[in-house]
Amino acid sequence: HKLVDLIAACPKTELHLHLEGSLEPAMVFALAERNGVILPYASVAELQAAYQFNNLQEFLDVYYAGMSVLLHEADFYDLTWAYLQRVHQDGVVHVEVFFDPQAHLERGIPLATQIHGIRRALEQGQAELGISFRLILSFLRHLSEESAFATLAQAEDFFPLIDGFGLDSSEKGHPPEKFARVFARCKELGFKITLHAGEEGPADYVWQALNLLHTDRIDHGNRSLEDPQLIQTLAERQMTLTVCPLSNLKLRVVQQMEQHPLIQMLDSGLKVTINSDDPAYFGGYMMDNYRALIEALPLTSEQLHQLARNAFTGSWLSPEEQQPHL
Ligand code: ES4
Ligand code: ZN
Repeated sequence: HKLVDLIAACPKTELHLHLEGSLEPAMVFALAERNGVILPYASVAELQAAYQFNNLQEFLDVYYAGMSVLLHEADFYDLTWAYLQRVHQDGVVHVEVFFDPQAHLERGIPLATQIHGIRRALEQGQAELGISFRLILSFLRHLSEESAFATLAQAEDFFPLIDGFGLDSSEKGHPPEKFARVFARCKELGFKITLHAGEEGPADYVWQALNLLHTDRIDHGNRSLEDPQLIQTLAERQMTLTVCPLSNLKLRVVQQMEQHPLIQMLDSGLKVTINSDDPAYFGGYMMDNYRALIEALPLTSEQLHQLARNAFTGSWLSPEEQQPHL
């Protein structure tokens, strides 16, 4: 398809990517072997067969089980390096990636092990692949405010290695307001913040993310479309939404790609970007997401370029750093 070639050749940035969600089944097995971890799956095929989800929670259960093979600095390095090599092929030149430290701290993996492994790969990606990066520490919203504050305290030694903070995991019943004080502190410390909101949770959670937590980006935001006033506010503020089409399909946020509201979002003036979320679990990386959209929706070349440009202007690169990509 001509439009696929067009967007493939276009420099792209990814703003919504969970590193642990880029853990491919083959690497789960390789790391299990290397680390002597016993898996409840006999083969790669058996593991892949478990990748059928009816909702966010069913996915998260498999996602947290999968990352149990990540034990050593080298594991976090290998994970991150594999992701960077993969998206380099897709024409991705800048990434802003999440990691979930609490999921590893709970298993006894020190923050230093996690961050040093991830950063070593990110710096190698910058040097050898020309991929610039930001690293985002994401709090798990199903855990307590106290746990988030304790994690923030532990992260203090690594503040120079972190660019911002995020909020992910089970959304329903865990509104942004639960973490208002945590993110106020993050902002006070001078960090950017970005919050998952309106994926499964209601439009009200997006309002909270905006007005209570003063978020710098909204991750997903699909359910904003249920509230015309919210659409208008997001459009007026040119708030970046990091939309994840294959994720939306796999987690049944949309029933078919043909029904994805991406074009409606663009037509409403929303600043939308395309991202892969958890590519190892949801069926593909950056270009797989664009390809699926192009096949299902009547997108124009102008809209595709707009999507790619939105990700750069919505990124945490300085205007000077964004300039060469625009
Ligand atoms: C996630 Cl798709 C999604 N939603 C919420 N939290 C997550 N963590 C990893 N992927
Ligand atoms: Zn996500």
